Amino acid sequence: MTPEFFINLPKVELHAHINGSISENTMAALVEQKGGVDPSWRLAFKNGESDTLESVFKMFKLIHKVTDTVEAVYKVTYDVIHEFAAENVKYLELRTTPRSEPSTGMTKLSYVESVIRAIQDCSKESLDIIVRLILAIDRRHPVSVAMETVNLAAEYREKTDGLVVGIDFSGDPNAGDGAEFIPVFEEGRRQGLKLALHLAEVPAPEETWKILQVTPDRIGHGTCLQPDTGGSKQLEDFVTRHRIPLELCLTSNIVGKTVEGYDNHHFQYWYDLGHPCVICTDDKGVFSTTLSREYSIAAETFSLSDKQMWDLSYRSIDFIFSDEHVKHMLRKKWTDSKDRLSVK
Ligand code: 6MZ
Repeated sequence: MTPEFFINLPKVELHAHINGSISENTMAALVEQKGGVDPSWRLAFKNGESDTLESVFKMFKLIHKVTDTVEAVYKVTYDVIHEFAAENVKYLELRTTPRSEPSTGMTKLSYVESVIRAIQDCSKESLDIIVRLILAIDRRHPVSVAMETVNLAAEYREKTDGLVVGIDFSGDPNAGDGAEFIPVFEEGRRQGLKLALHLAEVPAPEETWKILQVTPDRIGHGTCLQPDTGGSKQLEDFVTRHRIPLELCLTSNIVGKTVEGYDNHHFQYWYDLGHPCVICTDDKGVFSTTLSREYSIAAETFSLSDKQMWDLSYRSIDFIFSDEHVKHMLRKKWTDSKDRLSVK
């Protein structure tokens, strides 16, 4: 399989944080508009570099200083959608944490509206991509803020006729006790929002067990669910029994050193079980990757055939937060692609 095969393969991206997905070009343009930034700021990990999760989270703080206006947030969202569309991502769920910046007048409301406007503007163009939005809860912020995010998501789902589909739970996995947010997840569910929660990105078996009881609709990372990665049989059994799909981000885990190397990635374990797995980028800008590249790395590392890669991509459609009508449309696109890709 050539790099072109992975670019031409239709794909679904379900785990992409907007501010982590900023390309080099977009970042350069934003930095120029700002009249430059401190040259010591590191705004992406180049190919092959690895560091720690701590450095990854420091990087987000700097990126947020660059995307501190509604115009920047609009541009980032608009460009990220175009970049995913250019590599044949046909369905994209973006996620982002509503943020205010008093110095520029940006409020959480104007932030969310800017993101939504960019998505709506893209949908008026002839791009072959469907985009939905997930609002993110940062676990470093208080529970009351998380509750506001749920209400904001529910409000904007109504206002946008279903463009906002769910709630994400993210932020530095080493910070705080995630179990405190359980009432927030329950409220989100009560309001009809889907739950895509970062779980077990680092070993935290007790917290993970408690949060699992809300039965998230999807799990982000799930790196430390199995006993040999710092989880437990109980966690693994729960996830398996409920067939909770895993959003797996290979390069992200390698750069953040929560996984030692590609061939140790938990993708292999869950894939071999026949468990629902979706390959995602997490932060394509920060980790200098693309979804096509992540697919290519998975194929090479785990010796998967073109048919297996096509199937993996096709099965991802089952786990999107959209209705059967959208799923049906996407499945047709995938089936039509088979001949073009010479997949038997
Ligand atoms: C946990 C992550 C993450 O929301 O400003 N984020 N949270 N684990 C990860 N693995 C590396 N990658 C990104 O995008 C940036 C924010 O997404 C979350 C963090 O809260 C980060 O500040 P937005 O668009």
